Amino acid sequence: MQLYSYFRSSAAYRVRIALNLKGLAYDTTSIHLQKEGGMNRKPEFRAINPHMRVPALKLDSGEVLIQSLAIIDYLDETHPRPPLLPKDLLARATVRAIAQIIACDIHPLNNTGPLRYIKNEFGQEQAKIDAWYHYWIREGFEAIETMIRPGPYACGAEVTLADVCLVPQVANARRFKVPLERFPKIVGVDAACLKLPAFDKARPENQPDAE
Ligand SMILES: N[C@@H](CCC(=O)N[C@@H](CS)C(=O)NCC(=O)O)C(=O)O
Repeated sequence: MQLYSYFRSSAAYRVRIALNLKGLAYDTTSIHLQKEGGMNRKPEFRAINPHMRVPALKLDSGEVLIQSLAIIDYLDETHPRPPLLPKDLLARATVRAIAQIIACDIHPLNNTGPLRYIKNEFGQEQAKIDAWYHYWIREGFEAIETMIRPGPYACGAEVTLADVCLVPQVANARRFKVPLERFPKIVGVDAACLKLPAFDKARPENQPDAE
């Protein structure tokens, strides 16, 4: 399999973790999101992902999957061990809710495209953009902090999709210097996950295109 990735992309980070948890081998094709106005905007990459974003996963059959949560669902359905969702239906809903707070409510507002847009189109200075960035992480993390169950992982003793989404979002928070003292449970889950090789191997600094 071929993963179109960028070391700093937290959406690609989610897929890297899932691939590693499932023990699936893959090659990385780096799509630099800054160089030359974004290599993701070149026609060669648009032919792979019409939405021009990473991650995209090319399967051995040649089919290409896009959208991190759709890719992770596909991997979980085609390679059920270890499962990324608990059996209990209520627990599954909580796992999905944490994943969606991150993937649907925090990340889209703090993604590179929207940040670029508010800077260039609305002329916002960097301090305002940083405040915006911090605000949406804080707002989402406040909710997630109350949802975390006795661990060591976000939803108990097993790693789930919630952890797969949470660890990359914590990495983004740290990169943008969001204070995390108010979120001891989130910080604890992050530390527990990063002890696992599947998470450690997926870290931005451990990617072939890391700068
Ligand atoms: N909802 C998408 C988000 C994908 C996404 O927006 N990726 C960012 C990097 S984290 C990207 O490729 N941005 C392109 C750009 O900045 O132009 C997913 O979960 O895969």
